[in-house]
Amino acid sequence: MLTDLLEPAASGNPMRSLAPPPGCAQDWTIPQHWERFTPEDHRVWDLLFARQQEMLKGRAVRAFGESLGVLRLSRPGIPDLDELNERLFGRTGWTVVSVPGLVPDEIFFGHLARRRFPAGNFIRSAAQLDYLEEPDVFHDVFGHVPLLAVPAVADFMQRLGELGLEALARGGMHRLARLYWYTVEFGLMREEGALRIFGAGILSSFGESRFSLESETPQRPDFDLRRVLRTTYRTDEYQRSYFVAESFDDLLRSIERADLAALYAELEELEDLSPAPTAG
Ligand code: HBI
Ligand code: FE
Repeated sequence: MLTDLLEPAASGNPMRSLAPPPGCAQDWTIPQHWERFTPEDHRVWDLLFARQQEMLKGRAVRAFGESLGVLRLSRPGIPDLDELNERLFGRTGWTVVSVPGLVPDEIFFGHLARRRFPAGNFIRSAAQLDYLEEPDVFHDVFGHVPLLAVPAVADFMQRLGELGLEALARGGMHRLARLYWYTVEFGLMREEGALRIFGAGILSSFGESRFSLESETPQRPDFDLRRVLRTTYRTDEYQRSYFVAESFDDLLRSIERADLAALYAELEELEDLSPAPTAG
């Protein structure tokens, strides 16, 4: 039962109780306390925002720019989630919740399954504009949140949450993580005959926004669920493969039609694929 996984402590299974850090609720959320962000924090947000606005012209999927407007994310400073959530919830029933940093998989996918996106409640320093240990509020709110205003993305993300909880219960988490990685974080899309970015890991990255579309090194295979589930990935360098989806509807259909548990079992017999078979 999904609910058991959502409230592990409630299920009484000591192995599953994921005690949150002090100050966090049972689901690892914390109040945003927007008023505690400093002028320097807001300046870093504005710097990152302006840089990506420029970089993403002609590079991001059209829906991304449209959603920035709809959610009024172009206003200066780190967004106040109470205001942002009023607009986002009205569009697709999603809300953004603040968390101190990375949270356990069960908690993370439990939030997604309930249309809640966990956003890091801190921002990187001006001295570290291009290096992130954990997802901060810019990666999460600028990278992930705008596309949650698109119905097909909203449905896709909630389904990934449910599939994540199922994978945790029955096995296959490492495969589901690849699906999440090669779409939600590093996905590309063919739009009006050109390649465009929709993955948050690229949208929020200055260097990778250019690299993912223009470099000769990476492969850009068409999105294929089996190949994605077999392809490994590195988290500490630019990707060696970027999968290209036809549309968000197509992505949603691909997971709605699949029996992932059967797929996981079938792929156990096959080797993993490297994202860069040609390179050494
Ligand atoms: N926690 N806060 C946070 N943000 C994430 O993106 C995140 C996480 N925990 C787990 C997790 N991501 C991964 O399991 C997925 O990216 C696959
Ligand atoms: Fe992310």
